[in-house]
This record gives sequence, C-alpha cells and structure tokens, in this order.
Amino acid sequence: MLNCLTPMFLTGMWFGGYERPDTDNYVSDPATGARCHWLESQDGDLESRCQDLLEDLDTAWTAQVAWGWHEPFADPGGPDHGGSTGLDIYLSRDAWWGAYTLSDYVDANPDDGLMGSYAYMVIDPRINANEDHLYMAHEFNHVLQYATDFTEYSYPPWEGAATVAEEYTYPGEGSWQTVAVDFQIAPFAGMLMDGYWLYDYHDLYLYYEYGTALWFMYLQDQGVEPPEFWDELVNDRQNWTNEPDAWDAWGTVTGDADLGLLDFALERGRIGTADPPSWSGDFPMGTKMRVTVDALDTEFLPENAPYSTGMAYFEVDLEGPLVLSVDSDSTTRWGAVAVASNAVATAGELPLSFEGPDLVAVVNLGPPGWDPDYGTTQADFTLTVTEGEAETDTDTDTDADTDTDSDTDADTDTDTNTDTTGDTGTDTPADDTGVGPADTGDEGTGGCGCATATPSSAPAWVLGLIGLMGLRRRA
Ligand SMILES: [Ca+2]
Ligand SMILES: [Ca+2]
Ligand SMILES: [Ca+2]
Ligand SMILES: [Ca+2]
Repeated sequence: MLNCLTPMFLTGMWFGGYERPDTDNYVSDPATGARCHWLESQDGDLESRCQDLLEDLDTAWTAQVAWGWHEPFADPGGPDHGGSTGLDIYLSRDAWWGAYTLSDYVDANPDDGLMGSYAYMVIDPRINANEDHLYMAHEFNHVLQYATDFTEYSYPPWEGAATVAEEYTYPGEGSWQTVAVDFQIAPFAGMLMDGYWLYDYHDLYLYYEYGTALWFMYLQDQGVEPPEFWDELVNDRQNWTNEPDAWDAWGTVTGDADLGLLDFALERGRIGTADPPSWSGDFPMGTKMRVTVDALDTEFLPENAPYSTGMAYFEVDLEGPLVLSVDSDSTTRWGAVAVASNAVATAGELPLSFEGPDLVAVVNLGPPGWDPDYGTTQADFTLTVTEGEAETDTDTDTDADTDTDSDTDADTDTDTNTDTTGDTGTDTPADDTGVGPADTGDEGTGGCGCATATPSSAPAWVLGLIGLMGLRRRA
C-alpha cells in the first residue's frame, strides 16, 4: 500500500514551512518542464529512477488533466524553487519511506476564480520502485488539488480523491481496496473525518481518509468525477474563508446533501451482500460495528454514536412489516435507510417502514446548518423496532417537508429534549469526544467555539492544530 504523508504536512506549513530537500543533481522533462532532483551521495545513482518518474509524471499529467483537473501552476523558479519554473520532484529520504506533496500556499493567479497554488513532491527512493507510478499518480493528484483550492482542510477530499486518481490513471492497479477496509471499519465516523482523529479519540489506527475513495467511487457512479467535486468546493470569494467547503460541494453535486448521504448509506450497506452496487467492484467487505436487533419494542444502542454525517448499521433479525424509530436527546437531524427494502426516511420523515429481516442504517445528518469547518459532534440515540407500518399521514406532509425539514426537525427534537445534550454546543460531557480541533485542549480553546456552525472563516491556527495532531501521531 502507498504511504502518502501529505495530510501530515498539509497544515504543518503554518508553523514556519518546510524546506525543500537538499539535492545536487537533476534531470528535466522537455514535455512538461518538470525537474526530478536527487542527492548523489544518497541511495546510489538515481538518474534512471528520476527518468522513469518523469515518464510516470507525463502519464499522470496527461490522464488527470484530461479527466478535468486544472493544469498545475508554474512556480517562481530560482534557487528556492528547483532552479526553474517547472514542477519539481525530489527523490529524498525526507519523505520517510513514503511521499508527500507540498505548496507555498500562495494564490498563484488572483484572477482565475480558484484558490490554487503551485506545489512540489518528495518521494523516498527507498520505496519499492515497482510502485513509483502509483505514487506519482497519487501525489500528482495532490499537485492538482493544490492548484484548485489549497484552503480545503478536510482530508477525505484530498486522500480519497488521490486514491481514486491512482485507479483512474492505472485501472486495476490502484490501492483503494486496501484502504477501503479502513473506511468500512468505522461507519460511525463522519464523511469528512480522518484517521488522526479516530486514533486520538477512539484508539482506531485507520487510513480512513484514504478509504473515502469508496465515497468518491459512489459519486463517480452518480456521474460526478473528483475534479468536478473539487471545482464545487472552490471558495467563492477567493480568500481564506472556506466557503463553500467539501460538504457544501457534496450538497451541490448531489442536489440535496441529506438525500445524497442517505442514498450512499443505502448503497454502502449493499457492499458485501449478494446484491452489491456496481461501483464497489469486487470489494467484499460490508460495514462493521453492526448491532443485531433481535427483539421487538426494545431499545438498542449503536456500537459507537455516529458523528455528523456518520452512520450506524443494525442487522434487524425480525420478520414481516416493521417500523424503525429513533429516539435521541440530540438536536441533530436523523435519517434512516433499510437496505434490502430500499426504504429511505430523511430528516423529519422518521419512523421508517420496512420489511424484515433487513440491514438498516441510522444516519446522523448533522445539526441544522452544520459546517464541518467548525467541528463535528457525536450524537447518541436509541433504535426501536415495532411491528406493523408507520402511520401514513406523512404522505400528505412529504412535499412540504422536503423544503423546510431542517428547521422543522430541530424544533421537534428540541421539544422532546430535556436540555442541550448534543446540541450544537461543544460543552456537554456526553459529546466531548467529538468536538472539532479547537476543543482538544492542546491549545487555546477560546476563539473558535467550534460546532456553532457560524459561517465565517476558520482561523489558521485551527489548521495548525490539525497539523500538529498529525505530527504527533506519525512523526
Ligand atoms: Ca520549479
Ligand atoms: Ca486564484
Ligand atoms: Ca465551511
Ligand atoms: Ca473551499
């Protein structure tokens, strides 16, 4: 499997940046103007390795720009930028048995409607040369992401899309199946969360953000390719305010973020069954952390409370027409799906009628107005299954509900609620495991007030904190 260190460096730049590796020789590629640099005293003669990497770069460049990504930016050249304005590749042990891609984070063209910058990549010559082309396909995709919106700081759009880019550039060779396992292990995690978080708060060591490749493959099946998704997350105002962000982009490309997520939960639930979705290929592993529901009129808890946009799967081992209800003190919005019954209830439409036995998922659709840049929160719930069918007065409500459901839900939930547990606030002990970076206590907890869903820019130190978390784990 590939070892891409880009997330670790994505935000560490805020602490003074990283120097490019020391090298003393290079070869250039006349086609792209790129240079591949190496250090003569390190790991033998690397010239032919560099020549091969430049050929791999040509392949990735042609394929991925044709895929719809924006061309990489030229860098400023000069001694600090590889000696020319071409893209720079460094074969160096600085990449710690892996590879990473970094940028100076400057808006290279103020007039292009993007928050795009130039970038360079570092590849450790000690990795298996047989995988060089896949590393190049992956890291070059990060170059293109930097050229689109370098302010996006959820890791899944970076790593999930770059993992899909391996497969796109070299069909049948990408590493997505390896990391998709890690995605399936933790369905309770939010779609925009990452392995660092899961390690720090749940002792789960997972390449979760890479495994979101499955999520992007689902999107491809919906007709949305990763470069299109990335174009939708470019900041409208061309500044550091991350609006729109990756979740906004999800809403744009699906037309309805809630319904899109529920549909994904349903299709994801079919992976590993006799009727798998076409986009998951022969990947065999269904979601983990399932709880068996084997009694009527009994409250069942999820194995882990889902974060905003996370989901919890239950095997309902009961027969006949059934009704699924969700009870929660949280003001988050809940939806549910029943996989074989092909039944969906979005926010405001629960309870859900379905036919047992079936696999069901309860999905945390987030509090009203949820913004991932301000944290994500776990929300507790209990699930109860009863016999019969849900009362059908929802039929008349459906049309009205689809337009106003976020507000309606919040009100309904709050009314049945004792108090603020699981509200958009960050302070309640029950939810403390899940609040965003500012609440970790590693640094000043003032400022951000996370999870308040205030649509304004996240300060750079939030990014830095994420970077530090990464360094703590993998350095
Ligand atoms: Ca250069
Ligand atoms: Ca720009
Ligand atoms: Ca945002
Ligand atoms: Ca953005």
